[in-house]
Amino acid sequence: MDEMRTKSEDLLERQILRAEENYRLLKEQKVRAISLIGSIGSGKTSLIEQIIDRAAPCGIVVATIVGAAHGEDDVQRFRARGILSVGIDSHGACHLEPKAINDALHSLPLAEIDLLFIENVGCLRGPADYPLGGETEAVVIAVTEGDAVVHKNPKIFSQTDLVVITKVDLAAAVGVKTERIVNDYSQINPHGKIVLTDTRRRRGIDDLLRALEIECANTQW
Ligand SMILES: Nc1nc2c(ncn2[C@@H]2O[C@H](COP(=O)(O)OP(=O)(O)OP(=O)(O)O)[C@@H](O)[C@H]2O)c(=O)[nH]1
Ligand SMILES: [Mg+2]
Repeated sequence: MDEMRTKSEDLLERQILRAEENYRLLKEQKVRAISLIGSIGSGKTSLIEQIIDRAAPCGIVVATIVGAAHGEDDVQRFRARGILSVGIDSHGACHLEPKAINDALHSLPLAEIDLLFIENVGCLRGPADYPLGGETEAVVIAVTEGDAVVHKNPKIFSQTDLVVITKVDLAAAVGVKTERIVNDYSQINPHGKIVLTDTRRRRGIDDLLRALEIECANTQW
């Protein structure tokens, strides 16, 4: 048992060291990295797309690193917007590892990039134990996941900087009260930020840009 615990502690320590290496590299190159985690289909790519649509006209150079269990669908979505995007095959794993992020960082022209989004593999719990080295982490939850999702996963929500509730246009249809999610989060993480979005109607995107402190000269989101 002790040996097993030591092995998992070693593994965690290695992941943290690699994440710190990524953090240092990003800082040196003055790249602001924001990572998004959330269940399959929670709306991660849609949010990043809409941030790109607001940030790119401002001259902010955005790139993405995208994890997927299969295929390059999201990479193609970003490239269709003229964005540099690197895909990482998670080989079936439910999280990305910091070493894979490091490889991806070395394949990007970091000196030219201002803002980097790291979209994790669709999975809520898996990525929580694997820091990647970004400056900010957002957890994305769709109202279709139910209104107890924060309450059922306190560890994840106590350690995140920002929660984005997506698909609020569907809240009534699925009988979910967003107030419950907001209240649960403010109890678990009183200093965390929370933003409600509806990408179908492009609602909440400016709130998200402000929460992420993405700034554009001469434009007030
Ligand atoms: N009604 C509604 N649908 C949304 C919203 N945001 C995303 N969707 C839809 O939800 C589906 C999944 O959205 P994605 O942005 O691809 O989700 P994702 O989290 O990136 O998915 P994976 O990368 O596969 O985990 C798509 O059909 C979107 O059009 C929203 O605010 N409202
Ligand atoms: Mg996606």
